[in-house]
Amino acid sequence: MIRQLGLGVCALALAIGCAPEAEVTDTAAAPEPASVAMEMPELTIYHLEGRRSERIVWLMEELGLPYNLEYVRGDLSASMDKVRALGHEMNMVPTVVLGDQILVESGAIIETILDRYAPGQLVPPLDSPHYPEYLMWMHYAEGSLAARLFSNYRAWMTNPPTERSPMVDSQDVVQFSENYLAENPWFGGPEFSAADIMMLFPLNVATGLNLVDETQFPNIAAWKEKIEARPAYQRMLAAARPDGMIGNLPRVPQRPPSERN
Ligand SMILES: N[C@@H](CCC(=O)N[C@@H](CS)C(=O)NCC(=O)O)C(=O)O
Repeated sequence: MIRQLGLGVCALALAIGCAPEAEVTDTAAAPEPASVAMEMPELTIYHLEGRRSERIVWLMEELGLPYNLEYVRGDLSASMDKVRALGHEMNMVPTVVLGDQILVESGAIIETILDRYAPGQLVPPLDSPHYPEYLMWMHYAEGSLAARLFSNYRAWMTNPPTERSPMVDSQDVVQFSENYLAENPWFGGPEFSAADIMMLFPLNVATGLNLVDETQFPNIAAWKEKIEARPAYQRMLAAARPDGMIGNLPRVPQRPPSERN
């Protein structure tokens, strides 16, 4: 399936001058981040239904920026073949082709798109107290949350633990997210941001695979309802998950919360 959305983008290129070596001093500042949008080359998102590549589709829908979407509807394996056909060393989704570059890693793709083509959007202002929290959730989503969840999932599916681990586990990483939402409406603070886009997939994994009991996390449940009401999220679903979830992993067996890992 290929989908082309046709909105134009601002065509201002960012020129970063290179100072001659002799003029570089200790006080030389790093280049200012872009404050105007660069011209966006063609973006193609390689996608698997219901997987992390939805983040990039959702981001582009939130921003109203154009993209092509590549996947085979209803066939995860054939969609992965499209990724492999790119010849990139790391076969996973999202993979995007941005101009003449092939990129992986959803958080880095999102930050590249925002910094270059949508500066100031879906990110708290740099000098706001919410900015460090926003960035923390951007990275927490994969670095701690998804990593812990999938590690616990593998353990439960291969060698089920008999007691709860003393190490940070699924319950802990989800509880931290729940506690933040008790004080803040979104993962970037008062406004919806790209951190919410990053956090949805692992929080769906946590409850969808029964790694945690969703009834214990009412703030996360309320946040998911707000997400689902967003028109851009609904447009993402229509484009990227037209038949609902497919190829679900098996859920871990039901067990008392005290045994959860
Ligand atoms: N940290 C990466 C994870 C990417 C990833 O593992 N994607 C999964 C789908 S959600 C994948 O491609 N799985 C295919 C495989 O592992 O063979 C990111 O955020 O982009």
